Amino acid sequence: MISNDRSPEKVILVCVATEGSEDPEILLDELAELVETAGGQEVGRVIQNRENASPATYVGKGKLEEISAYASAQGATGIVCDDELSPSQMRNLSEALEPLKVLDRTMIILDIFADHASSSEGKLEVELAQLRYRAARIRALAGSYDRQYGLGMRGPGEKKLETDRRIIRERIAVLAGELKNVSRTREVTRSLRNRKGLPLVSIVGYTNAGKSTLLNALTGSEVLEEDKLFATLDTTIRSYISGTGQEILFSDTVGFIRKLPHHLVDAFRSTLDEARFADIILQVADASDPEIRAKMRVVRDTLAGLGISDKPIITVFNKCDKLHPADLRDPEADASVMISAKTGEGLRQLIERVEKILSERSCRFDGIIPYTQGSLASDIRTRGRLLSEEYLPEGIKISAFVPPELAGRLKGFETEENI
Ligand SMILES: Nc1nc2c(ncn2[C@@H]2O[C@H](COP(=O)(O)OP(=O)(O)OP(=O)(O)O)[C@@H](O)[C@H]2O)c(=O)[nH]1
Ligand SMILES: [Mg+2]
Repeated sequence: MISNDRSPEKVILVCVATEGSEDPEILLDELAELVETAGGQEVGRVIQNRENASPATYVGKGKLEEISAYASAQGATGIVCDDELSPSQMRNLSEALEPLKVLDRTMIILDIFADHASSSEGKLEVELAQLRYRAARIRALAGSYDRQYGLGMRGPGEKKLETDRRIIRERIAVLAGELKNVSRTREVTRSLRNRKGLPLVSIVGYTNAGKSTLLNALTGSEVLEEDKLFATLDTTIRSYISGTGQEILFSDTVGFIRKLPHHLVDAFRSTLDEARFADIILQVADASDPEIRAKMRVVRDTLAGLGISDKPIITVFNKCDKLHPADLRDPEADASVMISAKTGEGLRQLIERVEKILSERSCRFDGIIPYTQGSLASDIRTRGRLLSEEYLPEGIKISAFVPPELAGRLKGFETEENI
């Protein structure tokens, strides 16, 4: 952890630009923002155009001397590479650039998560991701362990980092077990909520798009909203009562980013999973951001990677108080709305959209699903809204609201009075 009496660590940002990759300056602007959020400071950047990153040293061998000289001229104590380094890249770079500290994008993101995690589940998730990342890089990181502070070295709650491979493995097993228990508690909460039959709308989007601000504006809650990356790491669910008296649940969760470390995605799966139980996804995008299209793509790809692609999506173009973009549309979404979570503009239209989609999805089903059709019952639980279920000798008696497509597949299982 960087304490206040230490000036921010100065680092050189390094990026290998390959044919067809995004503009490296834009990628490094984002990396600079991440570094700053983590408590460091960019003092220069090196971009190398190459066909591919070198498997041995990330940048080409010839570039290493230039980086060394540039770093000492700029007074930098380390470098941060824009991609996740393999264990051998990290080891080779550390040796070649000694005494510079070698960091990568993943370590910086893990640092920020470690700093911002507040719930016990969030802390477990971050520590698990960190240990898994480090377990493979013990030797490469050995030098940095001499300095138990600073960028890339932050543990949740300022824990001292473990360096012994055996202890790390044991700790990973313990944490994974603890997380399973926490996830089980969440399953219970989830099924209770389903039983109440309330619709759930999940707010997702790139970090800093305004998700928490939107949740707060809609439900009058007070989730931390801040102009910083990954302000929110936990899932918050709040209830909203519409003008027609319908209660709708909205959830706000961790934001996405390009190249989200896969260890984090794995560790945060239960947090991110919340969206899998949603009736509608609200994809919030910052309309004033020139990078909006690329960021929306990242969010869609991340959702698809999590197996969430069959939900109705409303694209919410936020921050329209900052500028009024003439024609923002999202052809891939079921609907799109322009809003300002800050001024409240467009919120009414957004709610109308949500209610319309919810009513379209609401086919009532009352029936008995035979035990041989277990997958239908689980489809009802995940894709519909369970009102009640009861285990009878002949099958599971279920009442639920389901989307029309599922209602079609449930034909023949309805109880008499329902036909
Ligand atoms: N001008 C303007 N600023 C907004 C609007 N909505 C959010 N913001 C600002 O954008 C910044 C990020 O907002 P958050 O709600 O924290 O964003 P988030 O998507 O929850 O971000 P993370 O939790 O970090 O992923 C804050 O400084 C908000 O005040 C808006 O409609 N207009
Ligand atoms: Mg937030």
